[in-house]
Amino acid sequence: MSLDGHALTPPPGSRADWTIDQDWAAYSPGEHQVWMTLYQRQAAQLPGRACDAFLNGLAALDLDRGGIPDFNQINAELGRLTGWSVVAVPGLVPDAVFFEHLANRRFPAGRFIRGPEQLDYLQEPDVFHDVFGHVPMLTDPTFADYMEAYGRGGLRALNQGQLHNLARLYWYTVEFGLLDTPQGLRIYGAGIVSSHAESRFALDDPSPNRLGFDLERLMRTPYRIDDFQQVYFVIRSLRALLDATLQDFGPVYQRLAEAHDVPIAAIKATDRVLTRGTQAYALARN
Ligand code: HBI
Ligand code: FE
Repeated sequence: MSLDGHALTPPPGSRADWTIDQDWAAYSPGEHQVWMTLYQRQAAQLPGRACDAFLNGLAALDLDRGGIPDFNQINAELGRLTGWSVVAVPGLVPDAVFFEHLANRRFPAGRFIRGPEQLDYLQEPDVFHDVFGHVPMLTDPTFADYMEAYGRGGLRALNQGQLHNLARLYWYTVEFGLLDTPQGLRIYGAGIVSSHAESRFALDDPSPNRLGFDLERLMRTPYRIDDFQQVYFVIRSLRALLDATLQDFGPVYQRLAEAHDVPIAAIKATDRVLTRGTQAYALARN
C-alpha cells in the first residue's frame, strides 16, 4: 500500500474515510485471550514506568473487561473526558486520511489483533498497540489537544511537502516519548508502553541516548522502525510539548531545509543530555 499521501481509494467494505465497523461480536475467544495476555503483562510492569496521565487513562477507560474492548464503550467515557473517539480502520491508512481523523479528534485504530505466536513483533499497528498504547493518553486534556494540533499540522505539512520532518515529531513523541518527572523518567509514547521489552529498555538500558526535547533538533534526527530506538527525547511536561506545536512551522521547515540531519546516535554540544548512551545494544545488532 502506498502511504505517501496520495489519494487512494479505501479497500472494499470501508467507508470513504477508510473507517469500518469494529464488529466486536466477531472476535474469537482466542483473540480475546491474546488481549488479556498482553494487557496483564503490560499492566503489571507499567506502574512506576508509565506517566500518571497514561496510568490514570488506562484506569478510567476500564480496558480490562475480559478481552478486546468494545470501541462503543471506550467512546462513551473518552468522549465525556476529552471529546475524542476511536474509529476502526483496516490497517495503515494514507497520511491525509490519518491526519484528517486526528484533526477532528478521532483516533484511527486497527481492529485486528496479533496472533499468539507473535506477541512481541508487529508490522502493522493492531488493536492492542492502537488502543492500549495510544488511547489512554487521549484522556488527558493537554495531550488530547496536542494530538489534534498534530493532525492539523500534518495536513499543512502534506500540502507543503514537509511530512518527513513532521513524521519525526510523531515518532519521537506520540510513539517513543519520555517525560521527566520529579520521581524520574516516565513513558508516555505508545510504541513503548505497548511493548513488553522496550518499556524496560527505554528507561533502564544504558545503551540509548536520552536527550532533552528540542523541536528542531528532533526533526533533524532520523529514526529506526525495525528495532529499539537509539535515542529518546524527553519532554519536561505535556504542556511544554503542546506549546512547542502551537507555533507556525513554516519558518521551522525553512530552517530545516538548510540544515543537515543529525546522525541517529550523535550528541551535539547544544543537547541537554540526560543519559549519554553506550550504544552497546545497537552496535551489537549492526
Ligand atoms: N495509519 N492506521 C494508521 N495508523 C498510523 O499510526 C498511521 C497511519 N497512517 C499514516 C501514519 N500513521 C503517519 O502519517 C504518521 O505516523 C505520521
Ligand atoms: Fe502507533
